[in-house]
Amino acid sequence: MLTIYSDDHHLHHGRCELMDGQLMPCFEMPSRADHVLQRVKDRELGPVRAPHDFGLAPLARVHSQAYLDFFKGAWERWTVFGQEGDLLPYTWPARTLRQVLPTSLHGQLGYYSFDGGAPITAGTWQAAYSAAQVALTAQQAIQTGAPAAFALCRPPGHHAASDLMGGYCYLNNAAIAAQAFLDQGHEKVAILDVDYHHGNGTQSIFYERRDALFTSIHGHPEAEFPFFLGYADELGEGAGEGFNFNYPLPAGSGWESWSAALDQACREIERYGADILVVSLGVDTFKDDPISQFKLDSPDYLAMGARIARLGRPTLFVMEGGYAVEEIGINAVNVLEGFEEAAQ
Ligand code: OKP
Ligand code: ZN
Repeated sequence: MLTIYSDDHHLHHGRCELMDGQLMPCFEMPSRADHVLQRVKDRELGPVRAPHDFGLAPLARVHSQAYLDFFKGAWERWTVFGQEGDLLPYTWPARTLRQVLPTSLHGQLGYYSFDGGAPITAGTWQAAYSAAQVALTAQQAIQTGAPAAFALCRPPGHHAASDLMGGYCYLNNAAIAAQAFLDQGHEKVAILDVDYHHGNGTQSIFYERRDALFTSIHGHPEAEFPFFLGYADELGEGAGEGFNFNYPLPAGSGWESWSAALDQACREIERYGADILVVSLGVDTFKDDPISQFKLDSPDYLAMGARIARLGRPTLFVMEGGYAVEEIGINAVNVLEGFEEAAQ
């Protein structure tokens, strides 16, 4: 399988995140992607290529222009304050407050984010921009005939909405690729989000549309980030009603219950009649993940890939989460190898 990868992800390295009342080093760190790349090479999964540059237009099909402009220019505005630390939001327009765009940098950052988990550093825009190009390049490979491809994106994207960053995410790589498929003639794209966390950004982007089916298996939002989306009764709205399926599972869930949910999601994807599949591939469902509560083991990821292959669709894998840094490569590449084995 072809892998698309850019070294630019190293340009994004947030310092700290707030965790259990303490500032902790960011779990979303550059070594994550390095480990995945190393495993791709060790296992000789296939060629590794750098992304092409498709520019901003395909990003603007998913994100608002105002959001892109803000994100692109935020670090430069921050340096005017003589700051060296990461740029982090601290006030959000929650209930009782107005959805107005202030002029202040911090006001605007609150407006364009939903949590304090997405630090902006000097290289964050470039890293996120390149990650989106990685997804688009892998998308193009499938568009031109590859049966599958792996977009080794970092930072991840599935929490990013049209005009919101959060949960380590800035640009929604999977949604940008899915939209590119639609713009290039496909009519039905299915998104399968297997990351431990609900892909609230992706869901919201396609919530009122039926040209994309969103399915997600994740820690129950009653107990898990992002808390405020990802419940089973979110089925889509308007034209999108019946085209959104969430499978929230309790803490401690292992392969038995997880794979039963995967079967259900796969059945919906078949019923939908998707012509393309985009997989938001997070491996933070792993038993030793430091921020997650599922119990999948490394061999389970082979079975996951095999089940996805049985859908028989051209499949774009987009890297999302996974924070057990030593095992992230093994687990992510297991999904890809399980897929290839079963697809033959
Ligand atoms: C991103 B992805 C608090 C822990 C939770 C947000 C988790 C984001 C996960 N510091 N923070 O879906 O893997
Ligand atoms: Zn996650």
